[in-house]
Amino acid sequence: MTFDNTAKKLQSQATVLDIEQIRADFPILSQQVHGKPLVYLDNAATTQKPNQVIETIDQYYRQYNSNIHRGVHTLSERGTAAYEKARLTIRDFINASSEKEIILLSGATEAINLVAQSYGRSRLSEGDEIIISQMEHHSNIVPWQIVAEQTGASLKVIPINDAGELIMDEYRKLLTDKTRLVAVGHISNALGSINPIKEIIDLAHEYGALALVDGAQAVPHTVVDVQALDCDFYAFSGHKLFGPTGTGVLYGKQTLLEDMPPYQAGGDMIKMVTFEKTIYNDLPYKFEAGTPHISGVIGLGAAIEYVNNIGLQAIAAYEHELLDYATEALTTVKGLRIIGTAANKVSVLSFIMDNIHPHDLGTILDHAGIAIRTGHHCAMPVMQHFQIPATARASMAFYNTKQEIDCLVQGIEYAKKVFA
Ligand code: C6P
Repeated sequence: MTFDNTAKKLQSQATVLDIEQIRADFPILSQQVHGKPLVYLDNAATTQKPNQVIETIDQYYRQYNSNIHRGVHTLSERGTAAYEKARLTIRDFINASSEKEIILLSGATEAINLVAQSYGRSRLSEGDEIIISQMEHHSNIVPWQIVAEQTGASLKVIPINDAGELIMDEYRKLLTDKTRLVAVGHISNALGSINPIKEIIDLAHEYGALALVDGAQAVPHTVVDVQALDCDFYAFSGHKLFGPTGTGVLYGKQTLLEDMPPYQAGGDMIKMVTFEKTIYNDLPYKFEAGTPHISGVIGLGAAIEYVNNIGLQAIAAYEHELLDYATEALTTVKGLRIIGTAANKVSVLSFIMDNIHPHDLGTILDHAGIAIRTGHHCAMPVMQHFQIPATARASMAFYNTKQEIDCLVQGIEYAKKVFA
């Protein structure tokens, strides 16, 4: 499907979701935990998988398990066709102009490391500057620290304000003619803040720098169009998008990827090998060494088709309703402070409680069947800004309901009594 068609489809689907029917697609949601109906509010960590994804993977292993791009036999041809079809689905999902720009990897983490080690290591040198932000996930901090150490480049950090928003004026001040790369998250996992990503990319380009977007938390919640954004790289994980763990995508502009050296070496990424010389394969295979996560990628294709069928605009509208409801409900809880109050947010709510450590709260909620995440969320600099060790985080997907948010509030009130 072309992007134009996809966009039209999304517009026509911006209607009310049938949550009961949607929940029926997710078998895991109907179970009990500690004798209570499961309330799954840890979607920023990983999302649950619909039957359509589970059955697609089951079918692969039952009917055509094989290695791809190698065999001439029927199973291998079926596997290759399904794998490459998934790549096209991913291409259309983010509106890349070519499937050559879609590198299939193990997750957002690997995608960012690929750019740091392939592009960064070969192109950066002493005096060059990389800009990241204070709200990054560690996956978009540590790869740049490593490459800075390897090349002599230095790292600059865009600060955040107390609402959990990037201070754009500070970003403008950090940009110089030495800036080579800006690597910023589209949406914060710890705060839910939606960053002005288009503006960030455009400003980077004004200074001749490349822009990498960590979209791990964005693709499940919002339409992403890499051509409209004009980003140079866009990274995301399949498991946060209702697909299998161990899958992820790096989008990169074809001209950049063509010029970059391979990141890993092995089977499939070569055209010809002799002991004197190796000729690398064409894109995207140059960056896909070894047997990939075949069933996972095929499952990710099914997950994206599932999301497309519901429609990301309808998902975003419903999740926004949930966010408003949950924000209001949590605001009524005495002794609770929401961490991350950006004007533009997705359905992620981080909070702390007077006199209750987030881990204790998480344990009590678990006993009520409620799954949230507690800790630093792999975003320690965010915690350092707010001078807290950790938060409790409830993150919602389109299968969550207002009743589940009511359960969360009841669970928190119960925890307060326990710690009174
Ligand atoms: N955040 C969370 O609970 P991987 O592990 O490669 O699939 O994704 C890493 C990653 C990168 N960027 C952002 C913004 C993320 O949120 C994550 C994963 C999970 O918030 C696990 S720490």
